[in-house]
Amino acid sequence: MEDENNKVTLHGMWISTYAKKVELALKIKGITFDYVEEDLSNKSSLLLQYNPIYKKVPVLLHRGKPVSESLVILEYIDETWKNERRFLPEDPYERATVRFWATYCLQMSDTMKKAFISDKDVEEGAFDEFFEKLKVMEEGMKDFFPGGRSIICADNLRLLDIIIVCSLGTYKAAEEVLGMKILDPEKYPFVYSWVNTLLELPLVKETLPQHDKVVSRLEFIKQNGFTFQSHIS
Ligand SMILES: N[C@@H](CCC(=O)N[C@@H](CS)C(=O)NCC(=O)O)C(=O)O
Repeated sequence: MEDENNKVTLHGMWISTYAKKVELALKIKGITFDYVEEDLSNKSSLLLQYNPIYKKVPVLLHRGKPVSESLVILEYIDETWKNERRFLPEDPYERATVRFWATYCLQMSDTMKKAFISDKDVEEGAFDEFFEKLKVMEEGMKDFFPGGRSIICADNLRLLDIIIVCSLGTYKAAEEVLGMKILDPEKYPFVYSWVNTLLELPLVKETLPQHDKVVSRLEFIKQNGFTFQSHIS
């Protein structure tokens, strides 16, 4: 149990892929935390106080101090709770490489979000930029994990595992709503099998939102457009 001085609180939103990354990271490290669900159409005064620059979730509060931006929070967690489950390697060059790909993956995720809420229909290529980035990710990850990524259990999940599975873990719901393939196993076999292996892990299953719930929210977002854009990621 964390004592009061060490108290950890996560401000998130159930369908936010960014907040989910932080939630999964806390669970992997075995950190006890309180969770505050934010209504992004009516942000709490605490969220605005803790993240006055971006006014977004996730925000992690630790010992009364707020940390925002998902990647910054993930690194903060890794550096603060240095237990055997480290998310980043020790070697500076390897760390830099992981950070590079983590940033790339977050950009890819943003591109998918923009394509999803785009007014253009799919034929007009709203997803082209996302698919290009996914292809780069596919090739990059094949080189990064030359022998493949062997995931035995949630204990050995690292930064890129957390980021990829939370970014793409609800891809089946997006495919259902859009009526098109997002994560095509023929085009992106490495990422497809990586994400699906991670999705089998009980800790990942219990962290990611339920398929039907995501489908109905994505349908709602698709119909209601930009006004509700903050509800997608
Ligand atoms: N770069 C931020 C992105 C976070 C983000 O986009 N959060 C969305 C929810 S998924 C949000 O809070 N949106 C509120 C808004 O745009 O007003 C991160 O990595 O944490």
